[in-house]
Amino acid sequence: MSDLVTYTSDGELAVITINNPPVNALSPAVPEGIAASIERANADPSINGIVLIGGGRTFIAGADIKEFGKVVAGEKEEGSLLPLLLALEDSAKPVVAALHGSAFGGGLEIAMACHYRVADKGAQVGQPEVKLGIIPGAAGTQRLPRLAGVEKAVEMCVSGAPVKAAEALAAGIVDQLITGDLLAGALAFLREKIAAGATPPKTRERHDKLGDEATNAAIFAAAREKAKKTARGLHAPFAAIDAVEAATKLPFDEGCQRERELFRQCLFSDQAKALMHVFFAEREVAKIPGLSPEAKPVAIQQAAIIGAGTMGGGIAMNFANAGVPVLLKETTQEALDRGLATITKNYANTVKKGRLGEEAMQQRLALITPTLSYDGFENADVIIEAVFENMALKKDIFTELDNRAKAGALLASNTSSLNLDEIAATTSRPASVIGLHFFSPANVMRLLEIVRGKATSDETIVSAFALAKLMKKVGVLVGNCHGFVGNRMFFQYMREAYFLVEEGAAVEAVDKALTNFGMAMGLLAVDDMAGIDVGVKVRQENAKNEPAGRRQPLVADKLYALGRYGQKTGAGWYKYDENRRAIPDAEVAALIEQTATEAGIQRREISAEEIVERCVYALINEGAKILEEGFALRAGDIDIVYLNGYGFAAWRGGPMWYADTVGVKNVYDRVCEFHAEHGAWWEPAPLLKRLAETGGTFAAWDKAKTE
Ligand code: T1G
Repeated sequence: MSDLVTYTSDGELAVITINNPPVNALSPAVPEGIAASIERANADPSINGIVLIGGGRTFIAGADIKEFGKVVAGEKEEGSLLPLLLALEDSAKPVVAALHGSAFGGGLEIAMACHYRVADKGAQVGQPEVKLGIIPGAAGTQRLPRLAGVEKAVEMCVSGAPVKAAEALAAGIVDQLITGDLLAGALAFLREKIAAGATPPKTRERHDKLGDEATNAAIFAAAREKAKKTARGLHAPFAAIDAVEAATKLPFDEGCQRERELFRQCLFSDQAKALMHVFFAEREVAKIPGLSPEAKPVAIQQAAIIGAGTMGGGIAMNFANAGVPVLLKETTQEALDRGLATITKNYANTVKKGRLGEEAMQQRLALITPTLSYDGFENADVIIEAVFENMALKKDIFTELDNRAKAGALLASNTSSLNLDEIAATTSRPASVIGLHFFSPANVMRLLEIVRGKATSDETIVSAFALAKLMKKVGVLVGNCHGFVGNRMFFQYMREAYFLVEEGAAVEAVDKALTNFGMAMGLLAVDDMAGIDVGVKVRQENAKNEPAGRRQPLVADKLYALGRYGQKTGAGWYKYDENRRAIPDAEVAALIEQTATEAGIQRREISAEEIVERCVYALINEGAKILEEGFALRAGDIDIVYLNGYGFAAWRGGPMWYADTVGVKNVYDRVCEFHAEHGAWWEPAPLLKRLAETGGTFAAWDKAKTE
């Protein structure tokens, strides 16, 4: 018996406990340990029934995702859980799965092969495989409809969303909720079943919930229609529907075979590799090598923000949402009122959508205290400056904070482009100064760039990561270069879109190429949303740091001069109707043509493929420079920045993962062609060159760094 699975007994009942922290994943030896325990219980005449339970904080949370990487890489054969599932289901003695924490993926599939399932009230069940680009591969799509019905099974397998215990009980996935000690409850439940002489039900033999053909056809058609909208570009959700459909049309064993075919098609796909990369990269970002193990986070009981504009107001909502009281300071009552009105409107919208109760909204609003003074700032554990991008003003604020803030308080700037070290140097405590770069809308976007200054202490960094977790954001540590990581890459990315429209690509063609690639929005639509006026100011600021003589975009400045700032003025790259729907504008097309002619730019047909290459490879090339210069810890961190802050498609893995998928050498060769054709902006990054020449990948580069 492996110590990953222990076998004990409670009188006439066997208890099988899985102990594979942190989440009882089905790592090698766990399925074998369970099977051996089932066999042992069935061979023991003194045993009448079996409870299967997870040790630690959860039941089995699924297959060990790390193992899939080895299977996909051909390093090991993919094991099958099917024999174990049959051993459970065909056990002569009744088996009860006792669920707590997250019974996900293979964990739920194992539970469904048991005869009964009881759950702690706080438990959740789910088949989240689609989030990894795969589908349930251990008969989950075959047993779930037999327990919960076809519609529920399709919903769970396509969305991957967790289902709370009470809902699982109502759906028929769970037989009883347990209050108090889960094991005691499971043992009592099993004794009742045995005493009642109940025949242990085999899920695979249950057909009463598989519905009828006509009803099911409507369910599958609706699910496919919905997936076309919500899962644009993804394969797994459609494969999940096919697999559940097979459960309604084929005998169980054939249905399992069909599921297996579909599972393996997904498992070896680029999308699954990318999404599994994202799963681990998103957890890796919080691991900062070299930090002192003694560094402990500051407890955040009180916060304070300077600036109640779009960003300051959004940041205040993050604290209120986390239950942390927050002071929100402005310089005039009018600005303060405007800020509070925006916050209230945002909450009211959420209430209207049914995602927040009225009372919860009031509780959160009550946590935000507007103020025109610094009174109370001395009690704050974290103070965030979120005023407009003016260095002199920020320095004044940090000087004031330095005089007022208590020792150990985090002093953060939300600056998106100014030099954090310069800000920190105005204080007597640069070790406590850090950048917390939120992304607009700050109460929605998950990304938080945590900007490390030269003097920033380990305590300040771990405190910033703890704050990110408290706010349910993804914190990524970035260095203090101009634009940090996300925007520094974005400047290159946006520049290429500007050049492409000057060289002949229609505005809507650039955006369509990028959305077809998987981006949430096209770049010119993004420009219209963020404001062309904002872009002009940023480019003017950037020009101070850029080598002279480089080709600069021409059209955006002309749109700015015409007062076409984008959505906010009803017209920018596009014109907008009363519902803010973007409409291609012939005036802009004419302006572009005229500008290109005046600049002597030879216009031409430009393929969607080139549009994607010019924009995405610009990201990759800049990302490689950032890695080499040490302003990002890992290529995976850059991917997480782009997935959570810039709408890059998760099923592409992020720009650096995408470079590995395309082939680093292919990207490098194309960058060299662009360099020859378009000049200095395309100077190949040395790291990109090195990886191309040595057959390296960004993933391997990351791995080498962490070994
Ligand atoms: N495999 C390997 N490692 C895993 C893992 C898994 N399934 N789940 C979590 N971890 C690691 C994670 O990387 C982190 O490691 C630590 O555990 C804590 O995770 C056969 C084919 C269960 C809700 O998709 O949803 O079953 O960073 O930070 O916030 O048909 O983990 O500490 O080194 O997320 O408390 C299906 C994925 C697999 C579940 C807990 N199952 N996991 O959340 O902790 S495919 C899943 C989660 C499958 C079957 C199919 C969450 C959680 P480290 P954490 P958490």
